[in-house]
Amino acid sequence: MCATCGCDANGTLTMHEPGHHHHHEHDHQHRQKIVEVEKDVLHENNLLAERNRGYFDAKNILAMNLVSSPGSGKTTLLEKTLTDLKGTIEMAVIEGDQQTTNDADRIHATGTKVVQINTGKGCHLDAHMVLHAVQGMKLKNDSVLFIENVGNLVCPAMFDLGEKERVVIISVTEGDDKPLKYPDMFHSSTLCIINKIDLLPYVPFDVEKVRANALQVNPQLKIIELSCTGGQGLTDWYQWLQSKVLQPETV
Ligand SMILES: Nc1nc2c(ncn2[C@@H]2O[C@H](COP(=O)(O)OP(=O)(O)O)[C@@H](O)[C@H]2O)c(=O)[nH]1
Ligand SMILES: [Mg+2]
Repeated sequence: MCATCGCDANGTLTMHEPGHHHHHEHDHQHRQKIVEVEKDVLHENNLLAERNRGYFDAKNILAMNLVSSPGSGKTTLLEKTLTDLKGTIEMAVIEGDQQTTNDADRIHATGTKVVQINTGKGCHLDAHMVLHAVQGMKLKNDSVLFIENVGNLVCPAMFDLGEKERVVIISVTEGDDKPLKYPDMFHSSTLCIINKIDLLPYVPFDVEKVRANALQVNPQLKIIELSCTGGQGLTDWYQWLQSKVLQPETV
């Protein structure tokens, strides 16, 4: 069980033994009683997420939760986006990390309003943290709020922050099997960005395979390939973003 979020960890154990032509599958479904604390934590989080969502809706703020493994390029994508779209959309950022203000400093350098949340031992942002951050931010109506979550493909999937869109980023150095290994994150996201495509000539990463794996988990998932540093595909991301900002139902 994750010490911080109490995520339920009923394990299934598959054993591959060397020297045997078959493998034994030990399906250890030790059904741990789901701890009441975990239910309470998620229930309270969901209530606060709805409160955040109501606030965002009332002000027509497009809140986006960016999730990925550490190092996939969340902050780099934000730096590019905030710089390239400056003056066309009003944007602000909440940064989540266990320690340091490194990412907030990078965002601040683009001239964008930013708040850093340090989660300490925490492996994810939750709706309560976002509520507090937002209360001090004086966000503008008709704006975009990017929330960079703690780098982790597991626990942030469970915690609704009140966002409208969840964007999962996977970079080509991470392996094309990640959607199958971490299905909750890909299932709960609306957009998948495949980043660092400039590195494709150097790594064994099959773009078609990752697309198929992601769509197997979530057939509705929109997928955009890009390179934050090389610039390829960034306009696809900007167009997607603009289309969400202009959606009439958010007005
Ligand atoms: N080659 C390459 N490197 C990238 C790209 N995007 C980000 N990076 C690098 O990946 C590293 C991690 O990026 P960062 O944005 O801090 O990732 P985060 O932990 O998800 O916020 C940095 O060294 C970036 O310069 C890309 O498109 N191509
Ligand atoms: Mg970052």
